[in-house]
Amino acid sequence: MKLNSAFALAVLFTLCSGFLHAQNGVKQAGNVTATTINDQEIDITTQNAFVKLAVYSPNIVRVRMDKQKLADDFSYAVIGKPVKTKVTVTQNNDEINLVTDSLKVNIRKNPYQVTFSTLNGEVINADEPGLTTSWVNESVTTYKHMQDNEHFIGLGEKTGPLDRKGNAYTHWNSDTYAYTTNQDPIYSTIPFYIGVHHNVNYGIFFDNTWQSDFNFGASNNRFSSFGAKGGEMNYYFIYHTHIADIIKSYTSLTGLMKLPPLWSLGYQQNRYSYYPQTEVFRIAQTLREKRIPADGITLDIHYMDKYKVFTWDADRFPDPAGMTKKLGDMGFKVTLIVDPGIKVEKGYGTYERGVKDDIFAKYPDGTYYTGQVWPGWCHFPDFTDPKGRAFWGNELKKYAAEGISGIWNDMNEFSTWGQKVPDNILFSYEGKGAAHPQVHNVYGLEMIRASYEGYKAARENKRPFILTRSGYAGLQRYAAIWTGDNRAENDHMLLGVRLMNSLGLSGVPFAGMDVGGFTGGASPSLYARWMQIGAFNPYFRNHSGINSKASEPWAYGEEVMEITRNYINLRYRLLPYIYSSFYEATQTGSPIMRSLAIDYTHDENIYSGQYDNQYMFGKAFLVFPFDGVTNFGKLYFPAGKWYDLYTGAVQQGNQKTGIDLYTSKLPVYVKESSIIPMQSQIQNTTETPADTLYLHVYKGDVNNKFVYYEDDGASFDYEKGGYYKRTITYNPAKKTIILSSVDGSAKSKFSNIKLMLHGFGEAGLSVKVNNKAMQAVNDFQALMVPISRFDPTGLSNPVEGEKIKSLVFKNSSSQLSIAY
Ligand code: MIG
Repeated sequence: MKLNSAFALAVLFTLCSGFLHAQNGVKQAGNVTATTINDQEIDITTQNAFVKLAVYSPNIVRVRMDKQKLADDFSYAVIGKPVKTKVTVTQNNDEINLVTDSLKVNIRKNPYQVTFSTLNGEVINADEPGLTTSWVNESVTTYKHMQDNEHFIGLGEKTGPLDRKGNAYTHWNSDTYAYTTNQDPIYSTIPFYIGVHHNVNYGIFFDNTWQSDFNFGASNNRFSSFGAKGGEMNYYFIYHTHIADIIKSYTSLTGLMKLPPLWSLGYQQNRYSYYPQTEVFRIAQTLREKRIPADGITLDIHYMDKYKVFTWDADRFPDPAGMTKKLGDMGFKVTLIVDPGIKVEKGYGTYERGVKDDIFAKYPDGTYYTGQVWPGWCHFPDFTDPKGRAFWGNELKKYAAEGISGIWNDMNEFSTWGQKVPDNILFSYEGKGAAHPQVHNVYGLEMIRASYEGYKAARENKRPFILTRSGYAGLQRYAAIWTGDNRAENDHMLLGVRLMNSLGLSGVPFAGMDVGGFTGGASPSLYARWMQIGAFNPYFRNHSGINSKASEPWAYGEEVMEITRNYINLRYRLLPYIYSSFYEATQTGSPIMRSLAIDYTHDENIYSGQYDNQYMFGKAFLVFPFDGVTNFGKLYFPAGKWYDLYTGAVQQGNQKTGIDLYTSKLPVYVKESSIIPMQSQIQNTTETPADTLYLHVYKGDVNNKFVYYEDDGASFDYEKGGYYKRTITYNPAKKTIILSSVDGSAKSKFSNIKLMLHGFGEAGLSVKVNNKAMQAVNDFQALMVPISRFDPTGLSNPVEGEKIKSLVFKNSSSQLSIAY
């Protein structure tokens, strides 16, 4: 009797839960019912799902799942293909085991559950038992077991701290004017993050363009999860022992940035908006007169005739081609803003051609979607249609003919006054057909693709500079990104630093923020600090909003101008180092702003809110971005030895220290063993620097290697060998600095090399260059020149600064070996 009723209850319970199941919309993957192994791929059928596991490399495993048979494979983000890899697969009734040269994947069958581990069996990342992957109606989520003390970093342009543990995020590209420092989402979507725990780290890239959600233990103590409102579960699991290699593998999937034009690494002056033409000249002229180096000037929406893209306001800008020519002669490149919304107006050429080519997004009944933005009622090009991209490229030809160098893609979330766009807008999606919810997050990506490809085609052998506000994973292939409408506030400046560090962790090296702040007005000390930090940003642009205080370097008085100029000067002297760092980014995805998590991954201190704004600029400079009000700052120095940039004083690592802060000086330190190539002062990148390359080497205990790279900075000739590249190695044990022989067919700008030896002692230093004894002389040239009259510390006075040993030798293309 007892047994029977228990049995009956169990049956009832099973029926009920089956019944409830149908009601609550939840579907678990369930037990594995069939498996097929095809070389590097495993197809698995479970009670409720279809699964495909594919090994892309020894370090990358892709997992796809859906409730129905998997659709044809397609991605706007992923351009990498699986590489032939050794994979061993075994299975029995309970599990499937897959082993590559780098990791193991275990799939439990009853129910389906995935665990990734190292070859030694340490768990890297595992499905949360009982939750694994499941659906709630059409939304799909994968739940991962939260490891003890797990940190989560990356996820692209996301506000908040470096360590995302305890927070949840949504990806839905949004126009967020004057966003707050914890607002989410903002402009772009990069659904890639890195997890760190117990001396292991991994990356997960969830390639799904629908609105997606990530939970890193927000109001739950059990799991981290990622999921989306529609589409497949589709993620790439990446494992390497170093985070730099995780980023490299991620960019092997989503692509690398291309070499930027050199001018885009110079200082850019921006304003919403500079007009008329005479005002543009006044700004350019003032930069030159005040000897503030600059390469770019940007025109915002007021250049257009009533905000109609691809037109000019003829009163304000009577002669665009003449203007760009004259600015070009002064060493300025012009970047123009473009918006996707095209005004519905008879007789407006772009509109008429768009209608003729039928390239606008449509409602299901075939009529064009009309939404309101700057020009009034607009149609929106379907950039997911090759025809739409071709149309856009064709329109851009006009700007090419007018001598425009950069295309600034704004409002491409896309934004219709920040209002919700209807779901039932249809797009081509490369002929497959998709509605707005699936397309929204890639609209910006496909717009910048159209801009990049179009502008490349429109100009003979010239690198396009494309800037974007929105995008999706892979945007680095086409554009630099800036972080939108920030506020002129201290915590916003620091947030901008973290946004760029996070973008760097997420495969996007070329990023910038509105230096000085877009909304509101900065205090003089905030402005000075911001410009200093801007000099250590990948893309360095000052911008400010309409009706806000002027924000040019001279707008805050003499003292601030001088401070600002010091740092812009330094930026220009550092260009050989910066350009080489960008070259590396084009090869490995290695970011220019490097979160300390990249090289000091398992140092707990760097995740603390107190230190998580600190970053490396390239591999040599440790930057401490304090705000503009604090007089005293706490610094954390990770392992190693660090040199004060201004005095050469050595600071031991693994230590926290406090320092006094001065508006005139941004705390920057140089990592031991660093190799930093620099040039003489120039005012813009069309100027040829003096013919000596300064090669700074900082004495250290660790080996170091730096790839020095030069080319014409403008064309694609480097693709045909037109570059000058050599590897510089510093070996402290052998006491050598070796410049490898030169690779590539281009000539260097520099016929001499001046070796600047920091920390190598003050007494006589005997140095041999290619076995010839040479005299190293005392040099007082510190990195920071000129002297700031306003520096209360006097520390940037080179005479009181560091003594450096230096020697000059001819730059020959064969190997140069220096022994000391
Ligand atoms: O609705 O073009 O983020 O940088 O100055 C605002 C005017 C449109 C938003 C951009 C901002 C730009 C502004 N734009």
